[in-house]
Amino acid sequence: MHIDILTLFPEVFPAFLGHSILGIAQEKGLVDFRLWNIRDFTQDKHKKVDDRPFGGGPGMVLRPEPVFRAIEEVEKEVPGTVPPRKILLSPQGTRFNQSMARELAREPRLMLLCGHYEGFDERIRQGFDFLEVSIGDYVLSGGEVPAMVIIDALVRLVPGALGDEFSTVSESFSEMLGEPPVLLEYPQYTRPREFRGMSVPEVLLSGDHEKIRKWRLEQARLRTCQRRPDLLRE
Ligand code: 6GU
Repeated sequence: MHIDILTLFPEVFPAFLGHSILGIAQEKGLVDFRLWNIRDFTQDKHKKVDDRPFGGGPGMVLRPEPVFRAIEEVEKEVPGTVPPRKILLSPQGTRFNQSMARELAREPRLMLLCGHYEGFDERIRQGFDFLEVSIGDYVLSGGEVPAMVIIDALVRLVPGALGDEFSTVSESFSEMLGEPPVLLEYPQYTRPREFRGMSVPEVLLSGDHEKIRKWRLEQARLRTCQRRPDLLRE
C-alpha cells in the first residue's frame, strides 16, 4: 500500500508515522508513505498557497493552482501503478468509520489531501474525483490530524501489520475486532492479581479458554449495550 500525503505541514507527520504499528508496517514493507508540501507546487514568487475569498468573509481559501499541480504531479510520480484513490479531508465529508476503514485498507494506493484555513477553492472538488471524508462533528484547523487518524485505522487492517499473535486471536474474536456488528472491547487485566483491593475476575485465571472466550464476548456485548447501543443497531 502506497500513501501519498499532500499537506502544507509535512513536518508534523514523521514522528507519528515512524512509531508503533505504523513504523513496523513500514519496516516490513507493507506500507510506504510519501509526504508532499503543497507549497512546493506554487509557481509564483511568493509561494502563495491561499488567498482571500471572493465575496468577502473571514479567513483564507486554498488556491486551486498549487493543489491541481500537486495532485497531477504526484499522480504521475509512480508510473505503471494504478491511479490513487483520492481522499479530501474536510468537516463537510462523509463521516469516517470502521467500515470505510475496511474498504480503504484494500486500496493499493491512496492520496490524502489535507487542507487548512477556511477551506478549499470549490474548483478543487470539481476537478477531481474525491472521496471527501470527515472524522467527526467538530472543526479542526486542518486535515493533518484527520489524515493521521485515517492512516492509523487503515494500516492496522493491512494483513501482517499487527503481527501473528494478534491475527490468530482475531480468528475467534472477529466480532470484537472489526467485523460487523462491532463490539466495544472487553475488560482487560494484567499483573498483579490483586491491586489496591481490586482483584482480577476468577475466570481469567482459570485456564479454561472456552470459558474465557465466552466471558469476554458477554462482557463486550454488555459494555456495548450499556455504552453504545447505537452500534448494535448499525
Ligand atoms: Cl477531515 N478536517 C477538518 N478541518 N476538521 C474536521 C475534519 C476534517 N473532520 C472533523 N473535523
